[in-house]
Amino acid sequence: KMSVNLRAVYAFAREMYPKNVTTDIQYGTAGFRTRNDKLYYVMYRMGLLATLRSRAKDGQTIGVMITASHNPEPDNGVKLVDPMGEMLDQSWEKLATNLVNVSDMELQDEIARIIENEKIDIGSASCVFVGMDNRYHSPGLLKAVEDGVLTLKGRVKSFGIVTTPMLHYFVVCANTNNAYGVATEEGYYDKLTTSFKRLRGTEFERGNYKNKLIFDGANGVGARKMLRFLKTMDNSLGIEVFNKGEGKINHECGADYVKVQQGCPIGLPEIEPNTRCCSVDGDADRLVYFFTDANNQFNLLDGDRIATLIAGYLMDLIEKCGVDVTIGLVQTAYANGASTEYIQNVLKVPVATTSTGVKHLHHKATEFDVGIYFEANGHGTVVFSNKARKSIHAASKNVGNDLNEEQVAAARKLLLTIDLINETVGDAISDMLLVETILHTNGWDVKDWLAAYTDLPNVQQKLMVADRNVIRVTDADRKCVTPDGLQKEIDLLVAKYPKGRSFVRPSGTEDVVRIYAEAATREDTDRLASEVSLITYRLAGGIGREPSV
Ligand code: G16
Repeated sequence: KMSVNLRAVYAFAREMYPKNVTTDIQYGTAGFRTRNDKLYYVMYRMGLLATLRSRAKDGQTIGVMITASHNPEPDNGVKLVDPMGEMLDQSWEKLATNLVNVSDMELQDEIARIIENEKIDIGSASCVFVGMDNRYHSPGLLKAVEDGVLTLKGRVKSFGIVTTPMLHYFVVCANTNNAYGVATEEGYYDKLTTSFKRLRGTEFERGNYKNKLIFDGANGVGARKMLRFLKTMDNSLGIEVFNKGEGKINHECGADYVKVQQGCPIGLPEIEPNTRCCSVDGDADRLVYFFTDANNQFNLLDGDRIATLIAGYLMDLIEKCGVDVTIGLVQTAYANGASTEYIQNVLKVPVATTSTGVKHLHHKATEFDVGIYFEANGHGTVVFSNKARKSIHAASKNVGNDLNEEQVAAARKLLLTIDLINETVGDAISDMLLVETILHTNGWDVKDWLAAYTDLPNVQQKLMVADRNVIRVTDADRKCVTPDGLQKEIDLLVAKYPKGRSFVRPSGTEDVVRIYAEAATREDTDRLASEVSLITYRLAGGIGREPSV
């Protein structure tokens, strides 16, 4: 057994990674996220924590991803990945927040406390996988995580520049003895391209579906990986990659920009009307589609659209093969009201709403045999229960010999689809391959896809306040509890507009308050958003210029 001397914890902190900020930070929607220069001590401490987490989980591999995802270039952050690819358990989020906010002097005692409370055998084996996005400050921050692991004599393996979902995938592979796939980049490409090519067959175009896709890589790691991917695709998908890294990450491009601005990213060439385009975000865990039509009108196909497209496809296959499984769809308050109505009334699938953050949606989705979850911003995937997996597998083998050919074929197609999906977390590349598969199967172009339902006009705004924590929310982000009176005012404003809906909540990734509004017309929507913005500014300590109505 190893002997681990906790004195090194303080020595390393003092010499290499001193805590250089006095304000507390919190484990937010997706880990710690702030300006890169305020993160070195955080990363060192997360290296310590990930090693403890691994030992608390009998030596299973834990993931640490260094990325600020959709945030601007100067920001960075860290996301921790639990053994089965989930986001770090919420009880440990609290430990993480405490650990990050103690002084250097208190650090050793805090570590000792976690070891005692969590009954960790500090001399036992451990393993931490680390990956990073392509921001220029990521390598330095990665080194800090590695040093944290080494301080506690843990084992660390760095994968270098990878997408967030790739790291989740590697962690799950390692913890399932490679049953989920092989824990290498090649293993990842191989798993996805094999199932994609088999689903696509030899006929690359079908009906209205054309084999051409414009890919906006947000100047992030998704662009690089997509270029690598293409080499394994044998032209089965005609992709042209833009925003490959020549500009700033997420700057006027990428999934968040396209979704929030409801407009095209920069850096795309002149393209024919109705050409399919997609954008991923800085760490390639979000995906949205869009196109410009013949009237030069921009059209967005966001996470809600992707979710409904997938739901229709899976329901069809499940019905065809006749397995008895439950299907459910999980959204957040940001889901367009029209999508929720469509899912409930047309698809007739139950919808659950959770707070923002894939960690909440993922958890809820596991309550169904087939749980589809997507945030409107394009972050999501599908999870299958063991029961679903087993019955689909049995149907594909025609156990009992009571199924007809069509049923068996549908089950086989479902199995390939499961292989194409990265169930560990939302994965822009895997989601894109799935969307392409479905459009190809249906023989659809973007206009066919858009025709399913009509989005209500909607808008998202950001508001600066002195302290965003003065706003506390409940009911899956849909109601504010504080500051006093704010919710009552919002209710009064919303009631003025047909199909009006609006809510405010503090962001867990940026130092802003987010305001969402939708209504029957564009004019009403914008008006509602400005009015809610103004009242929030007044009651929640807005800073800067008062929003105009
Ligand atoms: C992260 C989370 C998402 C969330 C988004 C925005 O995405 O993983 O679930 O929707 O932040 O969160 P908030 O509104 O609290 O700022 P990403 O892609 O930035 O990691």
